[in-house]
Amino acid sequence: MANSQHANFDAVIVGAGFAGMYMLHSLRDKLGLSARVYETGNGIGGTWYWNRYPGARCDSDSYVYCYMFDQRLLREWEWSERYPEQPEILRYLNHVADRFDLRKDIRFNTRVTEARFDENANRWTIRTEAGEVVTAKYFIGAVGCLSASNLPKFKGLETYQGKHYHTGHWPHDGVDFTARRVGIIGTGATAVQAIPVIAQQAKRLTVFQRTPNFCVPARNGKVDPEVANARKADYDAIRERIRNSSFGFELSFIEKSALEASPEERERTFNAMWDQGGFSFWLANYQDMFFSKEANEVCAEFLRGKIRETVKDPAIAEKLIPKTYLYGTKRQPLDSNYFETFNKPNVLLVDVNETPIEEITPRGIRTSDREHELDIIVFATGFDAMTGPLKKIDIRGRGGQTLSRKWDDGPHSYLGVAVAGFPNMFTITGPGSPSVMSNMPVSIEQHVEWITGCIEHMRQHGLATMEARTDAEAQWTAHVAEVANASLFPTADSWYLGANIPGKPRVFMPYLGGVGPYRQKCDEVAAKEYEGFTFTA
Ligand code: NA7
Repeated sequence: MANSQHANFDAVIVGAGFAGMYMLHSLRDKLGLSARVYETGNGIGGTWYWNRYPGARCDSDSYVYCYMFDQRLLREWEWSERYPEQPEILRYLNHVADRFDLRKDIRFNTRVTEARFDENANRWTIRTEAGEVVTAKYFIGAVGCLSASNLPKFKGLETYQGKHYHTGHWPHDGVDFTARRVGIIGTGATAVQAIPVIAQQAKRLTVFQRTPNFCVPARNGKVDPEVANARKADYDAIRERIRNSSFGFELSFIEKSALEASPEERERTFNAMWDQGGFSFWLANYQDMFFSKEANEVCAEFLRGKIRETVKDPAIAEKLIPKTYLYGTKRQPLDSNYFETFNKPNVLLVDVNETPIEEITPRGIRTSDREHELDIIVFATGFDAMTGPLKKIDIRGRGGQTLSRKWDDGPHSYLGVAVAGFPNMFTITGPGSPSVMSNMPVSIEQHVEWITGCIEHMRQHGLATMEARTDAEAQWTAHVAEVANASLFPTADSWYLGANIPGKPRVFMPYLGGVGPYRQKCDEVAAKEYEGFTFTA
C-alpha cells in the first residue's frame, strides 16, 4: 500500500517505457512535481521489456532512436549497430533510468485497472489491480501504441499439448528451438524479424501466412566510427532536421512523380534505396507513391521483382508476393534474410487463404488439407494498436463517461493528446497524433515536452483543470481522417485502422500530416493560450 504521505500525487503516469520515463523525469526534475509511475512489467522498457522474441530489434537507425533531450547522454552513449537489438535498447533504457534516478518513483508489477475523475475535487482517483488507491491532479497515459497483444481466438488452442508463445510476451529466459518442430502464425514486421532466426535453430519451421509483405532489407551492421562521431558532432542539426521532418527521420520524399522519371532513372533510384536499406524505400521514395495508384504500382513491381529474384521456387515466390493491397499502406517490415529463409529445406510456407487454419489440435495446427504436427507455436499476431492499451483501463471522465464507450466508433481526441470530457488527462502518442507513423522517440519527446508546458502553464496561472473542447476535438478528429483519406493508406486492411481486430471500428488512427507540421500546430495551440482547451480556475 502507498504510505499516506505519498497517496496523493501531482501526477500519475501509466507505463515505464520511453514515454513514461521521460514524463517522470520532466515533471519531477524540471517542474519539481510529485509523480508516480505504475508499470505492469517487472522492469522499465515498455515495448522493449516485453518484446524479447528471437531477432527483435529496432527498425529505426540507432542514432535517432534515442532520447535527444540531454546532450551528454546523447554524446556518451555508444550504439553497437545500425539497428540495436532488444537487449541493447533495454540496457540503454536502464542506463537512462539509473542516470536520472527514475526507479524510486516507479511501482513495478503493478497494473492500473481504473482511473476516475472526481468532479468535486478536480482530481483523478487511480486504482491498481492489487487494490492500491491514489489520487493525482494529472493522469497521464504512457501506455504505448503496441502493448495490448492480439491473440486471435483459434478453436482448440486450450487442447494444444506443446508450448505456445506470443511474441509480445516472450519468456525472459528465452525459448530453445533446437530439434523442435515450430509453427509461426503471422508474417508482419515481428515475424519477418523472427522467422530467419528461428529457422536457423528449429528442426522444421512452418510459416502460416495470411497476408504477405513487401519487405526491404534492413542492412544492419556496425556503424563506421567516423560516421558515428560525425553524427555526434552534428546532433544539434540532426535534432532540428528530424523534429521538422515528415516521419521523425532524416528522410524526405523525392520531389518528383515516380511517373515523371524514366524507367532507367527509376531503376537507379530504387536500387540505390534498396542498397541503402532501412525505411528509405518506404519514406523517401517518389512523392506520389502514397497518393497515386500508378506511381505506387511501379514501386511495388520493383519489390515483386526482388522477391522473384531471391526465392528459388517460383510457386513459393508467388505466394510471398503481396497482391491484395498497395505497397507501403501496411507497416514496412525490414528484413535480414527473410525471403532467403524460404529457400531452406526445413522451412515450409502455408498460405492460410488456400488452406485455412481450422483448429489447433493437441498435436499441432490443422489446416483444411492436413494436420501440421508442432512442438512449439509462435503467435506473431500483432496488437490491438493504439486504442487497445487505453481501453483496457477503466477510465471515467466527467459524468462517469468511460473512454472505452466514448471511443466505441473510433478514437476522438484533440491533437491525439487530450480528450473532451476527460480533464487533466493526457495521452502520450495517443491516436490522432503522428505516433506509429513516426520514429517513436521523436514523437514521445515532443508530447512529453508539450504536456510539461501545459502543466507549467496551469501552475503559473493557478488553474484547476484543462480540458479539450468538444468542437476542437471534433475538428481535429475530422482533420486526421481527411489527411488519411487523401492518401492510399486507408485502402489496406492494416492495424493502422484496426482491421486486424474483429469488430474494431475501421478508423485510421495515427496522424499522417507529418511530425514537423504537427509540432508546429501544437506550438501554435500553446502560443494562443491553448486554443481549443477550456480551463477552470
Ligand atoms: P502485425 O503487423 O499486426 O502482424 C500480425 C500478423 O499476424 C499479420 O501477418 C497478420 O495477418 C497475422 N494474423 C493476425 N491474426 C491472424 C489470424 N487469425 N490468422 C492468421 N494470421 C493472422 O504485428 P507485428 O507484431 O508483426 O508488428 C506490429 C508492429 O510492431 C510493427 O509494425 C512495428 O511497428 C512494431 P494480416 O496481415 O492481418 O492478414
